[in-house]
Amino acid sequence: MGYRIVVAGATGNVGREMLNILAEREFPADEIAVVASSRSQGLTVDYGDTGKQFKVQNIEHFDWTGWDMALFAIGSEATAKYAPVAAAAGCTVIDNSSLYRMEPDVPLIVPEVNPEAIDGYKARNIIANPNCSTAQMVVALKPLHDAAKIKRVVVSTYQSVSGAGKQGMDELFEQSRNIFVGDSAEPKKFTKQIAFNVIPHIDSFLDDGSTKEEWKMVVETKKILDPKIKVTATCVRVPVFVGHSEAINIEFEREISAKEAQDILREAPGIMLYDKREDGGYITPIECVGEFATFISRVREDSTIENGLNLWCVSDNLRKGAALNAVQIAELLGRRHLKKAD
Ligand code: 11C
Repeated sequence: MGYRIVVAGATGNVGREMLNILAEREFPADEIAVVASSRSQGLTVDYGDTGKQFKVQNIEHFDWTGWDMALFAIGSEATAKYAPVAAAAGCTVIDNSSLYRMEPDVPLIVPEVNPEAIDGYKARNIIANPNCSTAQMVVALKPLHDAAKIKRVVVSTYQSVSGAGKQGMDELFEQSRNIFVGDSAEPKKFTKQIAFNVIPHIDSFLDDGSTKEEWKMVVETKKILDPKIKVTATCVRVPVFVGHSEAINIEFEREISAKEAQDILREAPGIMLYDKREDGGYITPIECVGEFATFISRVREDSTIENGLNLWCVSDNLRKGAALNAVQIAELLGRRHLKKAD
């Protein structure tokens, strides 16, 4: 006996990946419903490469009663409207938007990092999925924090355009093509030209001059991993379609050598260490696309601070940063709380 599971927003980048990953991981589903706004009603979506397809139902008229869980990838506004309805009907919502992440009675979960925190989900029947740039970073930090206690993190991100949805991907593609044929490269989705450029601005500006994306990395890391860790971030959009990269500088309480860190990371859940200190001996975003792992390379000591390390972290932002983490939460919820008889 398996679960009855809903995927909300299955026609977007993340929703499609949710279906791919449910299929790839052979999630024990007895029934899957796919819902989206009325614009997508009647479209069909693939269940990975199983050959199965689902017809998209209108979320407005969907009856959530009797469904075990729903993976939401519909943005904050629609989530505010539908998540409380689904949750009240007994369907546990696993939400990819930023709406509930910092609510104290909603667990914010990365299964490799804080699986036990999921036990608090019953307060609202909602579980939050973190921002993509946070998810991959905390997977990398967790085993090192356990070993040597992290005091401070300085992170610079190199985030792909798929983080900004299909419009972001289309803009990179069209601008690149237009520039080659001598047409205009006017920005629409992004604030400046993204093709052949980088933009040090993701999400809106806050009063202190940082951006909301940078703020999310700070507060979400504290909530998921440890409130005592200090984080400062600079988030940058780069002309890459899929895969976020991060240069992370870490200051620890006790000494930890690069070799010790490599040995720890090699064994850590969710991580693939690829660190050869030779030409090409590191992972770039193109190589992480479609993968489950968070890849770590370039682990080295930082002699400019006491107990410092640098590393390079790359992951598929639509997978570990969104859809994969949501499916892992669904698996965790099943194992810990919604056991079905075999
Ligand atoms: C980006 N990280 O790359 C964003 C996308 O809070 O879930 C995800 C935003 C979020 O633009």
